[in-house]
Formats: sequence, C-alpha cells, structure tokens
Amino acid sequence: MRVEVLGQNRIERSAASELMRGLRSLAGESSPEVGPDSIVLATVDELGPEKRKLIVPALEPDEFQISWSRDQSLRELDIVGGSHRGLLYGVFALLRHLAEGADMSRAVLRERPAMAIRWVDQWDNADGSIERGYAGRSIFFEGGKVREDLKPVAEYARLLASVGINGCNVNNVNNAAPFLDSAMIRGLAKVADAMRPWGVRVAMSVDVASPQKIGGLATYDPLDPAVKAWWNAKVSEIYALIPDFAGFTVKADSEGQPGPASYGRTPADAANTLAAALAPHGGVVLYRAFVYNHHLDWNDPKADRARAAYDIFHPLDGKFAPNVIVQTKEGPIDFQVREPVSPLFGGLTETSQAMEVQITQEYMGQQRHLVYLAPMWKEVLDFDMRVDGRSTTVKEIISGQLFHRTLGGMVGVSGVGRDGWLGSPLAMANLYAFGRLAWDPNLAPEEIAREWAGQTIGNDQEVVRTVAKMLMQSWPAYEDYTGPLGLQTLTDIAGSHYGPGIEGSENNGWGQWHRADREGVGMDRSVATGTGFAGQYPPEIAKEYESAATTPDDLLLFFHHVPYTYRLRGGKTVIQYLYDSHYAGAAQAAEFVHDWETLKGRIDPELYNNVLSRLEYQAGHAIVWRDAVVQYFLKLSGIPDEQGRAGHYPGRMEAEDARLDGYQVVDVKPWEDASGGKAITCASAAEGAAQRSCSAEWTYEGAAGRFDLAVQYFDLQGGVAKFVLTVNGQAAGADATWVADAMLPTRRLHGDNSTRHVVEGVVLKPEDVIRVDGTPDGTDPAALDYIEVIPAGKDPH
Ligand code: GCW
Repeated sequence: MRVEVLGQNRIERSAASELMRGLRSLAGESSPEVGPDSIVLATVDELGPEKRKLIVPALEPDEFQISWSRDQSLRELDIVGGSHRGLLYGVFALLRHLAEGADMSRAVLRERPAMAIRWVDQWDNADGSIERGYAGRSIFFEGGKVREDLKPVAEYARLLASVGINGCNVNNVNNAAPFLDSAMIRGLAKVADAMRPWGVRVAMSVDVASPQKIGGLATYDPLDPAVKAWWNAKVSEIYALIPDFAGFTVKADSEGQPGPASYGRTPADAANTLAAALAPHGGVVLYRAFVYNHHLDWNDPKADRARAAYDIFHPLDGKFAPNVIVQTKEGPIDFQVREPVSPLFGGLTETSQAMEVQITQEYMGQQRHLVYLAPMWKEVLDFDMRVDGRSTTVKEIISGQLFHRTLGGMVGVSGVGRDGWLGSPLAMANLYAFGRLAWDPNLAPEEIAREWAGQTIGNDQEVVRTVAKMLMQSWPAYEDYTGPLGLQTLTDIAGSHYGPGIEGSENNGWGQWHRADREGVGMDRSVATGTGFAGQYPPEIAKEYESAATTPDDLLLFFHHVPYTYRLRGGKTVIQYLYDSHYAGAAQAAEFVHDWETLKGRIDPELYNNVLSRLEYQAGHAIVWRDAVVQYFLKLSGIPDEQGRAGHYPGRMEAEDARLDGYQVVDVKPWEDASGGKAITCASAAEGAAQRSCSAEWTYEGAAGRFDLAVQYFDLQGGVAKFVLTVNGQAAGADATWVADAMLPTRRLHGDNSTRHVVEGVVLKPEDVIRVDGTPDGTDPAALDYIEVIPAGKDPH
C-alpha cells in the first residue's frame, strides 16, 4: 500500500509519517481486511478542481473527510483536510478507528471540532519548576532558559495533535515577566518550531506590568500611549520570530499579580490593549476571569469569593475586542472536587468565552490518586444555564455557537513534566479526554475511557472493560472520601492542597470556606439570607439553588448552611451522609486494587506493577482521608454514627498507647490527620544523634488467627527512615522491613504524608508482642500513628 501526500507542508509530512507508523504498528492486529491500495493525503486546495468536486465541496480549516475514491477500480482512500491541520486530524482519526477494530471498508467519515480554541496551558516557570505540576521538571525550560533538548516538546505536540489540541500556552500565569525578554523570545521560537509540525501553535502568559518590569517604563497603565506602543513593539518582535504565534494568556489583579486595577482600569482595558497589539498578526488574548480578593473578611457573612468573577466581568460584557476570549474556570472557586458551574458562562452573551479545566490534579489527589475527570467536565459541558429561559448548555455557549461568537473553547491546565508526562500512567486518560471533549463535547466520558484504555493499556475486552469501569468510578469515590455534598475538597488550602485539612480553608482570606460549626455546616449563598451568589444564575437556576429544599444534594452545602440533622433529598441526615460517604469512598478505593489485580498477566508487567503500587497507596490514603473527616465531624457535631463506625477502629492499636523506647508522643496538626490526634516520633533525628533507633511495643490481646498487619506511619521528605515489624522478636513476614522513601508532600507530620505498610499473613495469638523499630534519617523522624490487625485478606493490600 502506498501513502501519497499531495503537498509538502511540514504538517502533511508529519501526517504521512504518522500514518505509516500507525499502520505498521497496527499490522497483524486489526488492520482492515480490505485495505486500500493507496491512501492520499491532501488539503481541499491541493486537490485538483475535478477531484475536489467529486470528493467534497468545502471543509472548515480543522475539518476533515475520509472517503473511498468514487472510482471503484482504484481502491484509494482519500483523507482530505480543510487545512493541513485538518488532514493531520483525519489521519489520527483513521488510526483511532482502526485501532478500535472499526470496519473502514466502506465508511465515510467527516468531522470538525466543536470549538476553535483547544489549548493546553502549562504553568512552567523559567527555572524549570512547574506550578502545581506532579510529574517532574519542565520539558520546556531550565535555569532561566529554553532547554537545548526539545525532542520531548515535539513528542508532546504529537501527543496533543493526536486528540486535536491546537494550542499550547507554555509558561506559568504567575512569574511571567521574564518571558518577554528578547533572549527568551528567541528560545520560544525554537519551541514553536518543535511544535509546528504537529499543528500546535505556541502561546505565552504575560504579566501586564511588563512595560514597567522589563520595559523600563514608569507605568503599565493599559491606556497610556507609551504602554500601548511598548506592547505593539513587543508583539511585532514576537511575530518576526514566530509568525504563527497564537497569543497571550493573562492573570491580572489576582493572587498578588499586578493588574489594571492599580490604575483604576478594567480587565477590558487591559485585555483590549493587548488585543490591539495582537490583532494585526492574528493573535488572541485569553483573559482569565480568575480575579478575586484573597484578603476577604471571614467574619463578614456577605463576603464570598464565588461571586467575584461574575461581579467583575458581567458588567464588561460587550466591551472586549473581538480577539479577546474570557477564560473562566469551570466552577466559581478553584478546581474543587465539586462546585456548581460558574454563573459567568451565562452572564457573557456578547463576549467570546473559554472554559478552563485542570488536567493536572491539584485538588484531586495530585496524580497519586486515580481520578478520571471527564465525567466532571462533561457535567459542566452539559449543564443547561437556562439563559433567557431557554436551553443554553455550557458547551454551546463556549463553542461560540449559541451567541454567534467565532472564538471560544476549552483550555486544560496540563502540567506535564519530564516524569512520564503526567507522572502516573492512568492520569493520561485525563489529557486524552480533555482533547476529545474539546473536539466533541457530545462524546460520552465512558466511551472516551474505553477508547483510551483500548489504545493505551491493552485492547483485550476484559482490560478495556475493567479500566473503563475503574476510571468511571474514580471521581465519585474521590468525592466521597474527600468532600461530598458540595463541601469542596476538604484540604489544607493554604499549603499543598493534598491531604485532609478540614479547617484549613476557614478563618483566612482565601474564601474557600465551608463554615462548619457545632450546629451545622455549609455556606449560605442564597439571596434571601446569604451572600447572594445564587442570584448570579439565570432565574430558573437561581430559584433552584436559592432554597435548600430544591438544591441538589451534591451541592447542598455549597449553597446552604444547614444543621447536621437536616435531611437530604436522598433521605439521610447530613451527618450520617458524611460518615457513610467517607466509608463508601474508602471502600471503593480498596476495590480498585482488586479490580486492577484481575488484569495481572493481561497487560505489560511493568505498567501493572507501577499502577498497582499507586492504587495500594491510594487505598491507604483514602483511609487517612476517611478517618480525618469522620473524626473531625464526629467531634464537632457530637452526633454518633448510626452504624457505629466513627471513632471505633477494631484491631487498631495507637502508637501513643504503646510501650515506647526512645519514641516520644507528639500532637499532630491538624489533630484530625492522625488517629486520636497523636503520633510518636523518634527524637534522635532532630537532635542529630547518630543512627539510634526507637521502638514501640504492643501486647496483642485479640483472638488467635492469621492477619494482615498494617503499620500507619508518616513518610516525610528529607530523609529515608527505616522500619522493622517483629512479632515476639521475629520478622513478621517477608516484607517486615521497609524504608520511607516515597515523595509525599511536606516536611511535617500530617495527612499529606501519613501512609501505610502492610505485612500479610501474620499469625498471632494472645500475649504476642508486636513491635516496630524505627530508624530516623535526616529530617524524617520515623513517626508512627498506629498499627492495625486486620483479618487476613480484608486489607486493600
Ligand atoms: O488553583 C490556584 C492554584 C495556583 C494557581 C491559581 C491560578 C497559577 O493554587 O497555583 O496559580 O489557582 O489558577 O491562577
């Protein structure tokens, strides 16, 4: 079979080589029985007028058509794109269909993307670190410069193109000023060269104070003529080196970033100055609506961060230049496990809009937890805002279709790095799903999960079924054991955003409050008695959220402060739901381990083991989450768990109750992150005393039998502590010795780094002495929380 390319453009060459590479790797698997003699790749313009008429009348730029030649004798398959990029997408679509075993022998396929903007944003810093990245260092930058080795950048672009992503904003929205330096722009030109063959255009984040910070002007007032002239010159400098430069992303007047407010100007003033500079070259401005005051007064019951985007941007509707797109996070707060849809989507009808989602799992388990985000994004995309009382789904709004905007789309904050793109193999389903949904928001998340699993993990039906099922259950499980009922992710919001920290979001200016007190929980955002946020939605939705009785259970506490005994629409009390969901979520996390174990021998062994250890870790950490949230609300509400679980842990023996040699009892902060609020640390670490170990001993008093023995310990950064578990002086099992070398966040003991080691099949009888010896190292004090004796096989591990 021949692959014929009609043009000589670099993107066409990528398409041809990708096609041959794909067909070669599919050969022997599911390549079509009745394969073509030749496949012709062309843009509409490259086809002669005759053929053009025969094949296809007109295609939009990123659109493609795949069809068999009308001439039956030829057996020729034509992949025609409205542009070079379009034909590249056609090639990837063909390969995807073939990989899925589709019969292409007669098919005609024609597709175009729903949205013009399908971008990923990187939050990479010039020094090579990545804000909220969980996969190692930047593929773009190191030491203040663009890296020499840009091969990973080209590979990234190929990955992005395979799911239709057409833009990549390469640098962090914070710390952006150095990127407009001339040397950096020359570096970015190389990045653009590496991505161009895959149709991915480069964009960059800019600091609106750049005219002052790096341009030496006395002001950055967006309406000052000298400032405008500076931007015009800067943009010309960029386009001279990067003719297809995509545009700027802006974070201003937000979380300490400078902005137009310093001069009494509006976001529209700032956006339009940049837009005017970019317009002659075809560039766009993505102006982020993530503008809010992070010094809010917690004691003010009317203060509400959720209101900020709408309050600031709604009055500016219609005032933005045509090449400005307002980029709004999916929810009004900040990528929490569940939020209502941002009301701003319904509040801008004369402005192009993009929805920003996060692929990197900042508040979602940071790639250590399996959380497939497509179902969450899909709920937002399908949400009907009821603007003017008619069907107005978010997907139709952001695609521009509904309010007749030519621009608009989806932006995914991706955070890929040098450690296997996203660090965790299964997290790649999120990058894949992001691209697929931006291309076609009508796709079903489960279908996308199956597609991805089949192409990535293995195309055995059992593998596809199991992986897709796990993916689909993962977000609900995570919501259950972190923050259900619209509480948001109950994490330490001023720190790592990872482990449990229920009060961490209260009593500070950041506004991610849930206002839990002795009587009740939730934030009143109603118009009648609360902050009025509910009133930012179009009337039908506003009415639904205004009253607790009509607010969906899963958002209840986002909109209302209710007593713990309040009955949900589902029938349970709020407090009982909190207990139940945390137990159910942790049990589901344990189930993922068992699900995955059924794939043993069916998939690549390295991948199998890698994911298995992640899922085991997650199952353990879900217990940390469960116990923290449950004991916190048990104490605060004083209401017992109907099922008797909260506060009762059969088989658990606290470290602080053990006979200690060298170990000291310490309070853990926040208290709920440790069982009983306390842990033990081996003090010799802090004192730097040489190599001494500490020990904790318990006398077993339960029934005789075979058990799994779980040791809950804290694995701190800055040292590799060692542990040994013995029973009556003998090693408790084959893996009775282990080291604390995981890279978990932070250097102090709390829920971020509380983790467990399980020794299976330990035989115990009454009066046996169970002992843990811990040897600290560096700043890791070999801290222990508890041990737990679990009937064999009942532990997630
Ligand atoms: O979610 C928060 C993050 C910040 C981020 C900010 C934003 C880039 O914690 O790290 O800064 O949002 O979106 O601007």
